[in-house]
Amino acid sequence: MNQAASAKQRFASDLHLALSQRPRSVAPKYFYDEIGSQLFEQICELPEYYPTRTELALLRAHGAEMAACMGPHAQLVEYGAGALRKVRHLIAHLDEPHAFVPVDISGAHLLSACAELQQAYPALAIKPVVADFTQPHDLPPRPARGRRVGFFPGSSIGNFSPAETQAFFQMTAQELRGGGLLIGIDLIKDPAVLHAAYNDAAGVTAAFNLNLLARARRELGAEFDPAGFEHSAFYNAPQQRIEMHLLSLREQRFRLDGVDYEFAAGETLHTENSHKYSIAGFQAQAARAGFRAGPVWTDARGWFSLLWLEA
Ligand code: AVI
Repeated sequence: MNQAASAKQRFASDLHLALSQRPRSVAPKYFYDEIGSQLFEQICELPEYYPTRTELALLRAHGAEMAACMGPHAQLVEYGAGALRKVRHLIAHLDEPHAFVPVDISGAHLLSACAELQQAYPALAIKPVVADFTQPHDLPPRPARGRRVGFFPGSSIGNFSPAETQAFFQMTAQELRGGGLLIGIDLIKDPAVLHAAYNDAAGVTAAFNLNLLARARRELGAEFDPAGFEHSAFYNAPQQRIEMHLLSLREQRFRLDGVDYEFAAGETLHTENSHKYSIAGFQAQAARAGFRAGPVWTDARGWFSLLWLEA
C-alpha cells in the first residue's frame, strides 16, 4: 500500500474508533491536511490569536541569548518543523552550528522549506529527517564537538495528551542528553483572552475545526449534513485547557463506510485540547523526565514563554 493510502486508512479507522466511543474524541493531527494547514497559517495571523506573534517577538528580542544557551557547534533538532520561520531567529545567532536537523512528517513541505532556508544560510549543513517525531526515529550522528539541542516552538506540546507529553519528555531527554531543549508554552491567563483566540470574529478557527468533517467527506466519502455541526471552543479551567469540539445541532446521522453513527442534539466530537501552563508547573513536569530548568523568556503581558531546559 502506498503512503497516501495507508494514511487514509489510518484516518478512517481512527475516525471509526472515535465515533464508537463515549465521549467521542479524535486526535487533532487530523486537522492538518492541505486545507487545514493553510487554515492554521491563517489562524497564526489573526488579531485574536496572540501565541505566534508573541513567540516570534520573544525570538526576535532574545534569539541571541537562546542561541548562547545552545553553545558553539550545536546540532539543532527542530521537532515538527513546518515553515522554518521561527528557527531562523536562532540560526542567525548560533556559533558555528554543526547542523540543523528539522524533523517533520510532511516530506514535500519540509524539503521545500529547507531549500528556502539553505538560500538564506548557504554554509549551514541542513539534514532534514522525514518522520513522525513522536515515534522512534533516527537522527544524524551527534556532533563531535558541540551539543545536540532541541527546539519545539508554538506550544504544540499543549495539544498532546498527558501521556503523550510525558512520552515526548522521555524521548527528548534521552535524544538530547548532555544538551537541552528550547520549548514554547502558552501560559494560563484571563479566560476571555483565551476564548477570543479560539473563537475569532472572522470564523477561521471554526473553519479549521469543521474542516475535519469536510476532510472525512473528501477523503473517506463520509455522508452527513455539514450544517448540522457547529464549532465549539471553551476554556476548561480545572483542566487548564481550551477544548475544541464539533457540536451536533440536532439529532442526526453520520455515515462512514456504510456504518451509521447517531448524534443526539448537543452531543460533540471532541477534536482538540490546547493546554495552558504555569512556568513552574511545566518545569516540574519536565523535571520528572530529568530536565533541569534554565532561563525563561516571557512577554510583558505574561501570555507566552520560551523555556530553556537542560537535558
Ligand atoms: C498548533 N496548536 C499549538 C494550536 C493551538 O493553539 O493549540 C492549534 C490551534 N487550534 C485552534 N487554534 C489553533
